Amino acid sequence: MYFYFMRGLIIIPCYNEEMRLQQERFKLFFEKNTLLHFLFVNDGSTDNTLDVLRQMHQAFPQQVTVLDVKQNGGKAEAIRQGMLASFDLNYDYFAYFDADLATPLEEIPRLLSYAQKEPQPYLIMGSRIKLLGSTDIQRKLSRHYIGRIFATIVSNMLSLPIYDTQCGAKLLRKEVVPMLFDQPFLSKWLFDVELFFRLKKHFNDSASRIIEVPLKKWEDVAGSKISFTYFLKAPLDLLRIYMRYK
Ligand SMILES: Nc1nc2c(ncn2[C@@H]2O[C@H](COP(=O)(O)OP(=O)(O)O)[C@@H](O)[C@H]2O)c(=O)[nH]1
Ligand SMILES: [Mg+2]
Repeated sequence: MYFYFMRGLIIIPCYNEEMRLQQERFKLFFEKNTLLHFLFVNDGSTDNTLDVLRQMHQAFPQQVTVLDVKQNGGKAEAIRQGMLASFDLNYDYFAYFDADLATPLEEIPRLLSYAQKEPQPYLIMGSRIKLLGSTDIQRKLSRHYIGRIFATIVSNMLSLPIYDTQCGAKLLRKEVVPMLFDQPFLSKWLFDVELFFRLKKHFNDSASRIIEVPLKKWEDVAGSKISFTYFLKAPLDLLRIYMRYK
């Protein structure tokens, strides 16, 4: 049991997630965590994702809101639309999480419990680190290696000792959200990297206000929508980001 006194909104981007959305897991979590609210962003799905999301809203109208974006814009833009629609609401932290629950929902309260640290963190981020006896991280070997090389390069570019830049579980403090999400992102999948650059550029004390927390559990869920060819394009995206923000 973790104690947190922060109000949190969790944004879940959903693109064709009808088959992957584990409604039961979500519902059990809603029942136990009534202080947390969820904004599901349907990103122009062509399957029945919207119906599934509406059912969840009907079952938990206080905790679940659905934003229907008609045209598919990609993960980064869907999260951005969710943030723009909600950042003047009364929450302390705005988070985003993957719909496939690769990071289990139970990590949210644990991550939020770090919000009480001083100075209060702008960004609390989950990190996939295999630690014997204390974490359970199941990643495909190829994704692990690509991810390690990528994150090491990004960490050096940023001059920040971040271990896992790409984990899909991040919580952002209210005051940084308008600046971070004001402008569209250059990259659909590497927008986390842009977030770090934006944070660093606009807040002098950002290095001391980002906390990376090793996740207790993370698993690769089948049905990823990132194509293998994207991994070949990623270095180019990274270079574009570097040139824009350096
Ligand atoms: N909005 C939007 N979200 C997407 C798109 N593709 C994937 N997502 C969401 O991004 C999250 C992670 O996607 P996933 O395919 O599991 O990627 P991976 O686990 O990083 O390989 C999920 O919540 C998806 O629904 C897309 O084109 N648009
Ligand atoms: Mg996934």
